[in-house]
Amino acid sequence: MSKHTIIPVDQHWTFKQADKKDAKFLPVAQFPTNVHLDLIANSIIPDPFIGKNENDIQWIGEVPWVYKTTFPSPTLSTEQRRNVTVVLAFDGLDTFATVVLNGKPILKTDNMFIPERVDVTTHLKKDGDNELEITFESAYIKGCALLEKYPDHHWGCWNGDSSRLAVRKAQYHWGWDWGPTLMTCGPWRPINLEIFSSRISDLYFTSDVDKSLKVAKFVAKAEVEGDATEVQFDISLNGNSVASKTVKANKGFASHSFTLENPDLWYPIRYGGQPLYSMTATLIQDGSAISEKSKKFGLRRAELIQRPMKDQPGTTFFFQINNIPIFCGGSDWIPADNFIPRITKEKYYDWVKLVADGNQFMIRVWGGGVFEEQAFYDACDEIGILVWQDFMFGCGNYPAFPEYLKSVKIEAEENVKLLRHHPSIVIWAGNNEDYQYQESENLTYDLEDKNPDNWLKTNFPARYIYEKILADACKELIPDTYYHFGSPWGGKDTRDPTIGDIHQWNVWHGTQEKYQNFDKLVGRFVSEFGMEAFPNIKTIDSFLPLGKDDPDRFAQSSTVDFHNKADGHERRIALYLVENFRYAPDPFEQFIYCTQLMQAECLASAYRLWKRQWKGPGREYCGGALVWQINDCWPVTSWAIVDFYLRPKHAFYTVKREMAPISLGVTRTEHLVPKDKYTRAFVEKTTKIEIWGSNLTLREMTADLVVKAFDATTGEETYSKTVKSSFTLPENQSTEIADFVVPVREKDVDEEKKTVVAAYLFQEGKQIARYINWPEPLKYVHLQRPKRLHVELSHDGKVVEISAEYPVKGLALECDDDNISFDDNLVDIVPGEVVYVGVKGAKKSTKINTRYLGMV
Ligand code: BMA
Repeated sequence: MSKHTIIPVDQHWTFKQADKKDAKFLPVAQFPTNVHLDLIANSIIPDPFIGKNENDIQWIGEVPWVYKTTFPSPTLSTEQRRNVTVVLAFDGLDTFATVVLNGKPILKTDNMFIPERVDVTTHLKKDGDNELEITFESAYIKGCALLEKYPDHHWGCWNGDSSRLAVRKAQYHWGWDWGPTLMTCGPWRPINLEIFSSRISDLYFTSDVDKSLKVAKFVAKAEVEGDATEVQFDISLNGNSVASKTVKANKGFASHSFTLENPDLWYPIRYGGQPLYSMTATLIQDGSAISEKSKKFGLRRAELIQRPMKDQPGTTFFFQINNIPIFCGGSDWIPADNFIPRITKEKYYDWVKLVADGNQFMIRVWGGGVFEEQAFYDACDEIGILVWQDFMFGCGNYPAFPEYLKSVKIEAEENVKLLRHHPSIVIWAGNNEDYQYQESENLTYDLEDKNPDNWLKTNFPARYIYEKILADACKELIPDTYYHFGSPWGGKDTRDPTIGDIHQWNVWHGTQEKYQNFDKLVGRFVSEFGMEAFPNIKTIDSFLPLGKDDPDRFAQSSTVDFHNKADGHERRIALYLVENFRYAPDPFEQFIYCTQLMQAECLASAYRLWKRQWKGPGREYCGGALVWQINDCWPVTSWAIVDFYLRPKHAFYTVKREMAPISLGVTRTEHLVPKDKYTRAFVEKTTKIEIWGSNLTLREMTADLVVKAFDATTGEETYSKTVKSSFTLPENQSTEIADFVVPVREKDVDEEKKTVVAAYLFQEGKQIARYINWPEPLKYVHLQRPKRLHVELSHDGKVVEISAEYPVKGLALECDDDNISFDDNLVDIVPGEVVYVGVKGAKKSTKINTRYLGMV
């Protein structure tokens, strides 16, 4: 009998290029690690994120690399030597690795997502050091060879190149439309030496919170390796014991069903707390604890509601947690770095915290990246952010040769097992846009054919992966969690707005619609939509080789262009700018601002117009919107609303305002009524506004609506009225409040085109929401430069006070100091109103700069 011991093998690692005779082993940068990090640390390559260095270091991905270390054998008594097993556990090797221990090959891998365990009991030296060597072959070259080996497969993809489809490695390593091509390799996750006679090899559970929310059935399960059989389950909450039970394992499996009365339920942020219970399984032999595993879990009832609605076709698609329907505003997540081993736990927490601070409820872990680190999901559990988890396939026609399917099955099972205890994960999806790729290439997909074996014979064989292998794995391992074949999926095809989720890319990609028309582009759940914007100037300075003094420090420079990987990005950014704003590429800072204003307006209108369709019980026409994308993996111009250095773009704040507990929406439309059938000249024109309120709280409220109007060119207030009093905004839905013509002093002189409409919600005299509606496109408005723009930081440095004598569009607060953050930004100002913005980290002396549309 021996206590289960885990010893990290993380010391003395060295590496070198494997096919270079005279290469010397050099120290690694950290552990776990990858080859780029190690080459950077040894000054062999420059920082790949700077300038165009990416181009010069492509060779790294086409040569083999070797990693080596030594570690001592565990000291064991003769008795122990007879009883124990010693295992080398590799949590992740990227990707084609051959592992040699003391000169003997012990493992070959081809999937970076699969953790491996090798029994090395007989391979270890009795005394002294063991030598562990891992050689990584080029995943790119290996992928190319697989393409040639299976020439009959209809290879093809968007982003990267087809060799990625054959290799089970993070797909974005091949380059994406927001990321560089950096083919990493190396031991990217920890390696441990484990010594045990018996151990708890897995600990998991199923839970069922009753509809009444009063009781939860909780089945704890443990798998045991070795011959010990006594397993003690302990459940605790905040250090207090909740339940405990000791059971006997049978054939390596122990389980006990607990009934937890009045469970403390886990909620998404803003809907309740995030209590996390601890569950520990202790393996006992001869009265001693020899192995232990603990996991935190949350009890919640999570459902995806897909049912018919009143007055609209199709079915809903919304999440309901503990019986509360949630309008899921959130975003899509890509890996937060090209070099994942250097992402700290703190950074994951900072990201998730930022998502929560942005009033968002959900993150979708997109299928072209990785099954994220535990720290990421821990942060989501603790902070209360729901997770939509994709399996790791994206934008292509994946193969299905037998070894591949075998690997995918293990990968799916292992990763579901690693993540299934997280209460934040409420849905798994088979892939990202692979069904869209199938549609675009006209690959065979017969919905009526339910025989999986037939799918393998088609030119879209990966259907077998999404609808059989992954579906089976989920059914077996996480029967309580909804599994969706892909994102998007549902209805007659992936663009069907009435069933399932959609990716709405007809703004930016596709037909390049105006973002003002987002209302027509709604779906039951929009799991992707987006618009690009330049990142903060400080972020651009970080990648320009000469920083602020770089001759390429301008909007259209070749280095700045290089840091945008999207097809046609110059034209598309220009298109949306030119349609909406008076703008110029210089000064650069103002140009960056304009792109961010454009993105902010675009994304906020999607949120606003789609949330309007969250109309309460039986009318949940749209159940959520996830913006593509929250983050970046390097400093780049992309769709991200927060850049690589966690600097929010202005869209972060406009989205945050839209997802506030209470918000107001206003639209303006022109209506033309000809006097008779033939006239073109005698046409009556009215400009109507519609106003609605979105109450995402769980309490009905009574409010008053005040509307004001201003002349944008003179600043004069032309209208002010309480248009509706003491009306009800029912809980958890959007409600239409009023519609009327834009108030003007004189009719038929196009006064509407310079009239800014401000709508305010008041509750017991207190302003609880505001929204400023502008004539569009904004480029036609004669915006004024205020002479009395008052922007003042309070004495305690906690609030900025803003006012002006003219309407000001998109007033941005800027500060050189990154430690200072604003609670809100890019606010619209109207005369006679003081807007207060909360600040963190500032002193009275802090210098705050401003910028607005039309300033230069
Ligand atoms: C969607 C995503 C990504 C891509 C983005 C922008 O299709 O799934 O593949 O980066 O659009 O083009």
